[in-house]
Amino acid sequence: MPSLSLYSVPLYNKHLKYNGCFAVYMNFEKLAPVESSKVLLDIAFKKAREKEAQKKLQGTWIQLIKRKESLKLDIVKDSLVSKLEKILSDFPQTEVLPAFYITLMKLTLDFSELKKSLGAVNWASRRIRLLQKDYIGKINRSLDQPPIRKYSTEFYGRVSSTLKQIDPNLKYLEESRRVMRTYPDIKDMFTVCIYGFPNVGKSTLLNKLSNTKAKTAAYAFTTKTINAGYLNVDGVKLQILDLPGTLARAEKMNNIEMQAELVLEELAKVVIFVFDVSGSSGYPLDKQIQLYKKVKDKKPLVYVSKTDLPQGLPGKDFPFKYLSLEELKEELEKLAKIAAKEEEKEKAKAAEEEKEALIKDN
Ligand SMILES: Nc1nc2c(ncn2[C@@H]2O[C@H](COP(=O)(O)OP(=O)(O)OP(=O)(O)O)[C@@H](O)[C@H]2O)c(=O)[nH]1
Ligand SMILES: [Mg+2]
Repeated sequence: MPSLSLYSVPLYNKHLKYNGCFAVYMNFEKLAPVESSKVLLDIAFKKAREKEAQKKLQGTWIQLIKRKESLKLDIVKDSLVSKLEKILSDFPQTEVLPAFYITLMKLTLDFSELKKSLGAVNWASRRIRLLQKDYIGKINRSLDQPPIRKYSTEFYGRVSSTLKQIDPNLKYLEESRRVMRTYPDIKDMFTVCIYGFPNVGKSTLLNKLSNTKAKTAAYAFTTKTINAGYLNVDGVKLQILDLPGTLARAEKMNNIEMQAELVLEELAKVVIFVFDVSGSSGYPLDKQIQLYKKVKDKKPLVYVSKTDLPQGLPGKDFPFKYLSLEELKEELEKLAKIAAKEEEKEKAKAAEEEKEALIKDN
């Protein structure tokens, strides 16, 4: 079986630099659902009613009324502000997100609408705090029951209208969350992408290369998200991403296909192109070669799956050098080690430069 020489080391110049926040902000799956303004208000008012019933207050009748109303205002404010602030802290801060995720957001969401919506939530949270302070002051300065009741009602009305005003923003955040939940959980490490037509055996290969159990099935488009597997070779970590089968139809790519394309473009240090020449995938070889040409600049490592099937071995006219599973593993290990060494060198160089700059400054 032909083997690849190091002349074709497919290491790309594009070294994406991520800051230390990478791991922290990637888990989009854990984003909690964003409730509508109606649900948020219902929860807040229900809490206020319940607490009011529980709490025993003391004092003169006017003090009692003031304390009761103030308590309700506090509870409504606390409930709403904590929910709104949870949204703000849960959603990734775009300023610190790695560039890859920003691009992904821009591709799959209305990015400025997302930022605007987060801004609106922040505005509502601050406004509710201010309203609460303002109305507590008004209640405390009141000398009679009717104005106290009036102020409470006014507070609830203004809080409700504040929340209703941001309802479209809350809806948009929930819509964004549903999209963001499908984002791949990608780690900042040497990344290998498995690419090819649907049903050719990409997920099966991922499972063979790493200890993952990605779903495989005898039909196309089994993989609907980006599967990841990890390998640890003598302390060098490798991330292998199994991209959903693509038909490379740029004009009608769905959300997941777009993500796969972006991962391939931005993150793949090595691409493994899987060919199935057995015919069992349903895609003829010439179509598969066309797709290969799309990524040929990335100098993919070629793997032929299903060679155990009667028609599975490539004939003499197969135009590529291809690797067996063992050779593929060896090649990946070799490339990952080279990349790790390069990274070490870069780090040492950066540290040296920093040291020199410090000496110069002094
Ligand atoms: N005999 C044989 N069958 C294989 C081999 N590799 C994959 N298959 C079968 O081919 C079918 C498709 O395999 P998958 O790994 O799901 O293919 P995929 O490329 O991930 O498919 P999508 O996720 O739909 O793009 C499954 O039924 C596998 O069991 C192989 O080396 N030999
Ligand atoms: Mg698959």
